[in-house]
Amino acid sequence: MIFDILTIFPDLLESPLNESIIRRAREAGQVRIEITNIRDFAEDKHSMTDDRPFGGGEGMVMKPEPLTAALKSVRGKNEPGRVVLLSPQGRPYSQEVAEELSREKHLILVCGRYEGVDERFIAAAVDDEISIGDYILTGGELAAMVIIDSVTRLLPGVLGCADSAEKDTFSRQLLKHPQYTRPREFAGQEVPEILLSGDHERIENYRFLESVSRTMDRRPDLLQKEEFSKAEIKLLKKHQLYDKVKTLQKEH
Ligand code: 9D3
Repeated sequence: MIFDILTIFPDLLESPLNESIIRRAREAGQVRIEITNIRDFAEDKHSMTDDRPFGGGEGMVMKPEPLTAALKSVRGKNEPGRVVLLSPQGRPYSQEVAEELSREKHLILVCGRYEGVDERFIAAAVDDEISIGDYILTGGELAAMVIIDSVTRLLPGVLGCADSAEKDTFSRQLLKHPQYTRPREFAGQEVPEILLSGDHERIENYRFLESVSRTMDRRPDLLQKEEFSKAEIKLLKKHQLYDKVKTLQKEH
């Protein structure tokens, strides 16, 4: 997979792309990530990439010509590629969208800044507009990082075998149960006795019930799609959780 990133702040992206799993994937040739500075494609002597909005109003708008020239330069280099604009007006990002993007050969991520991007560039060149959530960032760079991180880990061979089974944490919608490691006592808090018991069935049941309770408390919306087996329903009933789960599933 090839990622091209178009930005006016290339330095902002360097270090997160050179650590940990992304770095390993780059070194193994599983991903190629290239950063292009939009400012290098500004024609005027001040290298202007933004200007005041027609019709007036606050803030600046990214000019279409430098973006178009920057895009042309990465298009010439690699095969066509899907052009994704990161913007607050985009469709919401999710694991499903990450999986969709992971099937592409070449993604071109365009990072907006200022109040936005001239609409004519969007109309002429952008295939897809994505937002990573309902909060205000100062630009698209961190959103591009979120996409690269979440897509790269889905590519074949990037994660070890043990980790790739973990794909299932999102097909099963439940939140993870609490986890503990050594020491057995920390700051006056003990690890739950059951986890030290060696009784694997009781541990499984305990973890399942913890997962369901947490999901009910924190993310009742996730319970909507969840389906429980006969044995799980029996267990939920035994712990007086089943009626509550059913009610939450109807509410969301
Ligand atoms: C309405 C006035 N502006 C807020 C001060 C709107 C606005 C313009 C530009 C808000 C954010 C931005 C910059 N953000 C992005 O480029 C961005 C973003 C985001 O802010 N939230 C979630 N996902 C994304 S993807 C790109």
